[in-house]
Amino acid sequence: MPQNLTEKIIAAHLVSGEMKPGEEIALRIDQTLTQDATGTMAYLQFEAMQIPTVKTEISVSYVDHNTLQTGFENADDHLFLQTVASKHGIYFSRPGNGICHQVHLERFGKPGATLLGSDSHTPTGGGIGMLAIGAGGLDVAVAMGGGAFFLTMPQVVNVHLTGKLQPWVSAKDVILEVLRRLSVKGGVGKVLEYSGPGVSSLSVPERATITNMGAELGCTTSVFPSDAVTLAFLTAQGRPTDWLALEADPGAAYSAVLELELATLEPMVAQPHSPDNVCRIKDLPSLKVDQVAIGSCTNSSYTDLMRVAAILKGKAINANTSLVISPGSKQVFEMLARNGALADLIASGARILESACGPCIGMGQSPCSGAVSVRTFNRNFEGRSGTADAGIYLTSPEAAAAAALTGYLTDPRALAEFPLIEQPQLFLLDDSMILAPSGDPDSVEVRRGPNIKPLPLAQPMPDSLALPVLLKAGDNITTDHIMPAGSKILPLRSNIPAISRYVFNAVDPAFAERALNSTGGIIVGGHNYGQGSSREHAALAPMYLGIKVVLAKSFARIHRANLINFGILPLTLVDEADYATIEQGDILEVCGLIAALTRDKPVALLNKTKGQEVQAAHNLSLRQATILLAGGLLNYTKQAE
Ligand code: MIC
Ligand code: SF4
Repeated sequence: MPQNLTEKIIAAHLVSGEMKPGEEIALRIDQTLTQDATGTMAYLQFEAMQIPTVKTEISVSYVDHNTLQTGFENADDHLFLQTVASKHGIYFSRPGNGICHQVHLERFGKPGATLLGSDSHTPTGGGIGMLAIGAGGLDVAVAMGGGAFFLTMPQVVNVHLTGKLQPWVSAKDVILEVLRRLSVKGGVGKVLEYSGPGVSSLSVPERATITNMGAELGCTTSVFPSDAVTLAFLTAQGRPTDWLALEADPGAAYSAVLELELATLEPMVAQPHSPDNVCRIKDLPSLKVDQVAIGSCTNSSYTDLMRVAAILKGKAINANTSLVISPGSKQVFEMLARNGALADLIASGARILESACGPCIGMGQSPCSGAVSVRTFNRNFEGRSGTADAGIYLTSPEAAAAAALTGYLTDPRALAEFPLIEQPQLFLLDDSMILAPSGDPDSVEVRRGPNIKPLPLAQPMPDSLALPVLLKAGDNITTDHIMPAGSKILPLRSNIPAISRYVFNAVDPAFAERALNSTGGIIVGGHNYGQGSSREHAALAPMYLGIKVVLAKSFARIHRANLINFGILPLTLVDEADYATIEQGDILEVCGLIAALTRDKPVALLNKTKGQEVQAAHNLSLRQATILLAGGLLNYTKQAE
């Protein structure tokens, strides 16, 4: 049977299960990555497993999110991460070395390998032909310990690329067009596999921009073949021996095919407040821009920033527009500094930040009240920039540079000649900011500052419960709604009691207090509940506040897995019309939960306030049901010992 590329990589890593879409499968994981905002928890969980050294081929711990050190907390976390990595066989990418996904692509990514990362944009690695999947920190900790990663066998959708991008149209416009067509929940349960004659015209960083933002479609991952372009990139990174040719077999089957003719694409923009709210820039009325931000794991590669520098060279940015740039990695930053492009950026009026996530996660550079901010990032969720009433527009770096010059959202084709930027024959290779683990782990003392608080554990799931609905939310609730980020809250990522006070803060500031004053509760949600980031704090902190059940129309993949890992039962409404009958404050009662979960039966909830019964499905495998009944994955693992 001919296999597609996704099936080939899965088959080569299959530990258990059948490769039938919808079935639970388990995969062997070759590489892991963590970042600091999710990593502290992941390593506390890894320590709790008492395994001395990671069992993966390579595990890397990056510091890129919490780099604004306005108090001791982030620096304490960095020190914990550095020492815990050194002790347990993990490479440590120091703060300043760059954004995890960009650096991983440059220095570690390997075609055909599996990568599990505690960040939803881990699929960036699909640009180099890896099966790269985002997950909660606990799943990554288990993988570091040599455990398999469980997931639902996805459907594989083929995105068939033909033609070649026109000047001023870029990889970002490709993925924005896919988002326009499929929406933020169009990828749930799917892998997007790119193929066709158009593939060879895209460089690895361009492919990575496309797979990166597959996360916004909700898909399990996205993947490109590994070809001569991949070899050229790996050679320029000094790693030609990591290359492997990989593509789908001729005649391989897909669950659906999406045709995309690259030459027909035009510069696109995602308008506030959703990455799928996409149209052509030229179709929007004139829009004055207050801020432009260039960077993030989507668009901060060498070519991206070189093109921006070429556009801005010898010109000054608009007097009413602020421009801020964060290079994706030290490699990119240093190359721009050495070849003079950095001077062109500075001369134009750009404000240069360190190589990190920065404004993408609200770590500084919040725009002014009511601002229009044009960003090359991947998420434009309401409030994520740190300014509640700002509107974020997502574009390519070319369009962002055009906006910085004109002060208005501008189709970059209005600019002069398109600057051609070649990928260098050899990137600047210097791994001195990546620390190898200690050769003498016993001598390493793990440093734990006062911000590192022990992990709370969930209680086992009772057989029956009667709890109030503490919040009723709408469709497409993001993990940024559930557990906000930003410079004030992010430093509390390793302190669950403190961070839990901010759960649903922007949606309903009284939520945390209400939950603490109740002896448990239920959250009701609409479609695609928990989309966006992989942060398990969006499950851990509600668990700490006593949430036992989330009842929704549908869930995003990573968040649903995180809920199970932390002992919160995700239930899906069988009849969506029941959503309208439930209100905040209603008491929902469930009896016979153990039998329903272990025997794959629907769960009946009695709305005691309304006197109505509501049917819900749990769709849990027996393994997941057992994890939930034990009170989460850590309790389950302890019981199994
Ligand atoms: C994000 O882009 O939202 C983040 C911050 O990178 C998250 C991880 C986190 O919340 O720590 C993600 O995408 O998973
Ligand atoms: Fe960092 Fe933004 Fe990428 Fe998340 S999306 S990893 S915050 S750059």
